[in-house]
Amino acid sequence: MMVDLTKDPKWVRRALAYFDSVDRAKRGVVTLDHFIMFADGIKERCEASDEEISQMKDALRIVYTDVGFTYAGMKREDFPKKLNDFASRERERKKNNEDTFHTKLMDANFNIIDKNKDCRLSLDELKIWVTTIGMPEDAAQSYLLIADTNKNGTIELNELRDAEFKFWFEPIDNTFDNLYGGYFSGNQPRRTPIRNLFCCWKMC
Ligand SMILES: [Ca+2]
Repeated sequence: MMVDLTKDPKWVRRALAYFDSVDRAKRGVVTLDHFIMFADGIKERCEASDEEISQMKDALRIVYTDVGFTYAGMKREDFPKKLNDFASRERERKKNNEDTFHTKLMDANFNIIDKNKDCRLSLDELKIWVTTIGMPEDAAQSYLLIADTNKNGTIELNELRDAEFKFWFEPIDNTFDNLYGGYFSGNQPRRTPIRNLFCCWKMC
């Protein structure tokens, strides 16, 4: 059966909350550049190498181009349907045991967050990450609590991939609501908007 995530108002609120966090200028339009330049913004704060940033940019370009973003931009009202369509394609790729586009992006993310290169994300590494993207430090604890499914106290690559995939691309599972400390849950009323998510972006 074809899943249409846009039939769930909570999922739509979640998608729009994400769009709004990127659209800092509140213009109702986000361009492909917004996403790609994000990689430049985090380079210094995450002490990422040029190669890591290059991989991140490639992954961002692939994912958000497939979602439907262009250099001219996408309108806010179009985003939920576009994200839903992308989610359908991703679930299909996953079902066929193909690499999802999202996997490439998660791998790039993981490499950058995993500063000491031990192939797992500690609470301290997660704290650096969440504050880099403008969230309060306690969002890291929430993330770890939910994404650490084997309960070993760290997040491995498969756990990051799974949590993010479920959160954005599958019908809502309420047990994941607090993944980002409640931000992006889609519940009403929304928590105070993230003040400076993607604050390092030079555009906007
Ligand atoms: Ca784990």
